[in-house]
Amino acid sequence: MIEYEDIAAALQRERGDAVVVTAMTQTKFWKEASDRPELDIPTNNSMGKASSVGFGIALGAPDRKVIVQDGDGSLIMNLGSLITVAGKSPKNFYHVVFDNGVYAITGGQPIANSGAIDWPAIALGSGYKAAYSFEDTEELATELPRIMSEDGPILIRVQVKPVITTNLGVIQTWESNAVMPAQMRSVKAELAAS
Ligand SMILES: Cc1ncc(C[n+]2csc(CCOP(=O)(O)OP(=O)(O)O)c2C)c(N)n1
Repeated sequence: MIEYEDIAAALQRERGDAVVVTAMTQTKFWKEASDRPELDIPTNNSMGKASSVGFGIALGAPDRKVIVQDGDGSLIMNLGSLITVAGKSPKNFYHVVFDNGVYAITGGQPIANSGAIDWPAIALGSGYKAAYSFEDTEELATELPRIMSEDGPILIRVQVKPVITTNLGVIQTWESNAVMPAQMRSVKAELAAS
């Protein structure tokens, strides 16, 4: 099992000027690791939609890499997005699935069939170009540079040690709901300027 901090560090080393879209627990750890917050979009207030948001950006900015940091529970809610992504096959789309086996931020409820879901098989069966699975920090850090130089869409499943805390919040306030649109405007301005 890999720790959130180690995945965030490995992704940060490879992100370059990629747009990074995060879901749930990843948002907290990525916020601490990211050196380009103006290119980050958290989607905590729209569960399941990280892949769809990232897909739209990947189509609109085909020369810019997009890294989606999805949750297993979130992706299960929007599994059809894998097929939609594969239908357009964006070369710049890298889909990291954080497999912690639980719905962590709502208290750690187990995910149906967790431990037996073959994420790479689902991605390849949907039409992704490639798919990988990592359970070891060193292996992830070693392989990631090569994977990120390949054409997408690629799914990278990482087995991550759950961090169960309910204070990471999908707190529905005006303030929290405003974060995602504000970050979308930020990314739009960055892409327009490049
Ligand atoms: C449609 C909908 N159903 C349920 C929720 C409540 N909810 C918010 S986060 C979450 C768990 C997310 O699980 P996962 O994507 O695996 O991320 P983790 O919390 O494990 O980081 C749930 C069930 C929601 N926000 N929207």
